[in-house]
Amino acid sequence: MVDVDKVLDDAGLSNEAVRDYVKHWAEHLQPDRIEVVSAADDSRLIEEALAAGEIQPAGEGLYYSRSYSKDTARSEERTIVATSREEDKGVYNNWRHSDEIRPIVEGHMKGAFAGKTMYVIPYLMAPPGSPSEKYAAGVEITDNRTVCLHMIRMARVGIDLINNLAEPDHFVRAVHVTGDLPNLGQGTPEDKRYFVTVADERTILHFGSSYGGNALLGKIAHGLRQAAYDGWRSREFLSEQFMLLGIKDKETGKQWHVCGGFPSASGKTNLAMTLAPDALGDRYHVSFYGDDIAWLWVDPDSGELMGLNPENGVFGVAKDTNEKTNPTALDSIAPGSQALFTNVAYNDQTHEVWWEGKTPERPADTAGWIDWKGERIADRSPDEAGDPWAHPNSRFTTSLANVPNVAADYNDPKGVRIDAIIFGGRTRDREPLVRAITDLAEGVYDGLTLGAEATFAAEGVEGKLRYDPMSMRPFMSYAEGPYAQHWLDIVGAAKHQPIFAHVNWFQRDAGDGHFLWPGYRENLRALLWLCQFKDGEVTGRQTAVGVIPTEDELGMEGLDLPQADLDRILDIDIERWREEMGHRQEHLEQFPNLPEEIWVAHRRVAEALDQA
Ligand code: GTP
Ligand code: SPV
Ligand code: MN
Repeated sequence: MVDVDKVLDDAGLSNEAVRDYVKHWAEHLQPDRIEVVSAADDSRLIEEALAAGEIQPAGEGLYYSRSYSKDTARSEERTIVATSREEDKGVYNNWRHSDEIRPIVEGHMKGAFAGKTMYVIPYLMAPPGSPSEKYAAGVEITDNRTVCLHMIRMARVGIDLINNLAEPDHFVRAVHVTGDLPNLGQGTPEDKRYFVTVADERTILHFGSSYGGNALLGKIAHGLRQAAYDGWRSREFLSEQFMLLGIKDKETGKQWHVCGGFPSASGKTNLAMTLAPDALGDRYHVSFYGDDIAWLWVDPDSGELMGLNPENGVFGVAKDTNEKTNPTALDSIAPGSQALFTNVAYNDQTHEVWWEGKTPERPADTAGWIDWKGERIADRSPDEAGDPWAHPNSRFTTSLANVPNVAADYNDPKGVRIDAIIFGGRTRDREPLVRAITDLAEGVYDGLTLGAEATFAAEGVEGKLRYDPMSMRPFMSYAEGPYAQHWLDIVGAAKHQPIFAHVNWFQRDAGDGHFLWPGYRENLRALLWLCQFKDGEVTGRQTAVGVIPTEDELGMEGLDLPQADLDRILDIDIERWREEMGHRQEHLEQFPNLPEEIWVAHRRVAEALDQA
């Protein structure tokens, strides 16, 4: 048995509540060794992980790792929010009573660290000093060194952050056990995995994965699910799967901050990292605040709606990231950045990495290349030749400080004023490029009825059309009715109301299926129009579902689009929309206690469509 007190004394971990938590779990997990991790340990941990073969070199200061081949995405079915309050049960949160589920997960975890090291990772989700710091502290326990490396990049990690908490006991207890990955029955009726957030105990218990959202517990388990629950119970803030960016007009000096939610793998990272299109780049500068989570609250002094990114890094989709689509991302994972690549293709002779869309063609010479399953490309049979080399959900992990357009004030605990909130997703028809919504309830209604194609970021749902309220479906921690009310309460309390908008970069041609809009950097044009509309500089065209830009207003300089495509994305298909309203009605009827304002907005839109 490890002498826990001695380990914690030597590490300088003095918070008594944290010490008790570590001791409790050391007893339960029975590790051979315990180590407390700070960001300063990164280079040593990298060396150890290289020596142990857990990661491989991928160029100067770059590393590659592969997770088990049945463990490459979040598992929504195995993700559970547990509390002791029946009223927390929602449609999407997979609610279970904590008395029922806790013993089951704890049973799986018992003795699971035998022969292993227990890493203790004290972290903060938020810059120190932020108004939400109280909800930001956590301590992850894990048996996985690669998880430590990811956490150091994705969160602020260090013993000092946890020793001096204003309320020493107020930290999230986040326990991660990798489990015996080849023997967990992933996706079968005997599936042994459990990803549980016991929200009213601020405890996270994840068993059976080493992949991203399942294993880096500061990120979505704490940063989204737990924080959303905390924000609601305290009535203090919202936590959303949102990107957050700033736009500056260098000519007028005007600045806007835009945040918004698109479902997983639907373009948040790409948008937040975007550069202005070349034709507009002299005039506009885009700055990056965050790409996956935003916390929103009303500042008690100024009365303004504020937002910040609680994370410290980017866990971005690799697929289709290249010089043209996202040069910023490539810069942020350049040699020396200490970036990690997960489940991409890897060359164990040249130490290069590759993913679909990195270059137009696959590397011509297959020597040394290994696919995401760990199999040699050169050994592939002819019928496997077309299979992807990288997993579609392969990812890169890098710190915010590496992002070349990171905002100068990204670390400012005060956050930034939010001017616009957008929703979007992969919608192949119906949704125009952008439609602006000026009314709060209608904006919240639009978020609640966000319908899009599911992606490879979760197991087994790719391409399925589904509603994904505010892009929070996989991260909901309480019931949808109170969630909508909390939105109305928080945003409604702000002195200046943000504008809302729905955007869609993914409309397709009904014939050959090509994307009607070039997307990526060009998306800024839609956001610029929105900001100008908010400021009264353009008027747009009122439709039943919001205001959409005219062709003149959109600003097409330097962009040559077929007129037919442009006409389609700047119009709405009334018939298709009328049909949609019936589906929305059914969708919303699932949620008891939905605020009346949301129903009023729904009926208003339906009537406007009837009269259109
Ligand atoms: P999560 O990290 O899973 O929450 O995803 P995300 O919303 O940040 O998505 P991301 O920006 O990583 O994009 C996911 C995929 O969509 C990548 O393969 C991108 O290349 C692609 N994508 C992003 N923006 C656009 C766009 O404007 N048009 C098209 N066609 N594809 C895009
Ligand atoms: C997502 O799936 O939305 C992600 C990646 O951002 S994960 O951390 O796996 O949740
Ligand atoms: Mn995400």
